[in-house]
Amino acid sequence: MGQDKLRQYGAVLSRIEARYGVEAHVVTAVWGLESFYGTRRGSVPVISALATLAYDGRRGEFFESQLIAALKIIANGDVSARGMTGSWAGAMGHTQFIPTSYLAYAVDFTGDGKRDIWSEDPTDSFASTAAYLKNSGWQRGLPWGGEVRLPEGFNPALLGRGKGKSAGEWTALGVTSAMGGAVPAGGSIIAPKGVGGPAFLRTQNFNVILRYNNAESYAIGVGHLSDRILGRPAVQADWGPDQTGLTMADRQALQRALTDAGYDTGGSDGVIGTKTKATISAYQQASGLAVTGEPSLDLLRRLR
Ligand SMILES: [Ca+2]
Repeated sequence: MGQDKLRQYGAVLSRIEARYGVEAHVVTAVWGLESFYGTRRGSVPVISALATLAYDGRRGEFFESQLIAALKIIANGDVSARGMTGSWAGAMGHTQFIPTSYLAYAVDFTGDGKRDIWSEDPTDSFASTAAYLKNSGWQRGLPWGGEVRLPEGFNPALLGRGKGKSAGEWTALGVTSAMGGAVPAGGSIIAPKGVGGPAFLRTQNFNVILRYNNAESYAIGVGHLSDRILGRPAVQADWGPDQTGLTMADRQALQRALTDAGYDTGGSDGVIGTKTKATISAYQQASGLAVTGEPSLDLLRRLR
């Protein structure tokens, strides 16, 4: 899907890359994660949502500043109050800008005088995201990082944010790229599931992605998706079981078993989405089980 989108919008993304120095596949990956390529942009009236959150939310001050920024956007004439839609928390458009980020970084790339991140055309959203990343210090040509393989007996004290080393130093310690070959760049190494699970080198550009959304899992997601969009392979190491106790292989087996039992999960990608959950519910209903719609080891055993 991401590869198709990169092809479809390649021309405009190349022009944006030339102006802002942020690679086309990276902007495409942000688009994919933020709104599933524009298909989930949110249809909540933003002024109303932010006013409610500013009034009674736990983060009233934050949402009050977002509300004021949103009103400024309307006053600037970029969008009408009616046209200003987004998520329940006020994230707007193809790449889910909050109002203060919009005021700071949004740009008009189409040249119609409006910084329009709300239209079907994602061009201004792409350019705004590139402008945001550029202003946060994105370095063109530097990878975000990448999956690495740690040698046997690797000292876990060397892992973690801030414990950066050059590519040469990591290589001397026996660290290699998970795809084979040398470590791609300098940076620190994180292992979200501990030694034995997937490990990732994170460069300065990884920190820039965190400025967009401050969650390591998000930055790994954007980085990895951007690699996949270029046709690079999936994460090599096993993530281990998720919070339901199921590994990727278990989740895929569950989807195949449901499909075999006549419940179409729409493939077996190991991602338990709304379609898989609906088929689990249908299976549970038909089998006289408690209907939870949630995957579990018990359910997998039963289907096997
Ligand atoms: Ca425009």
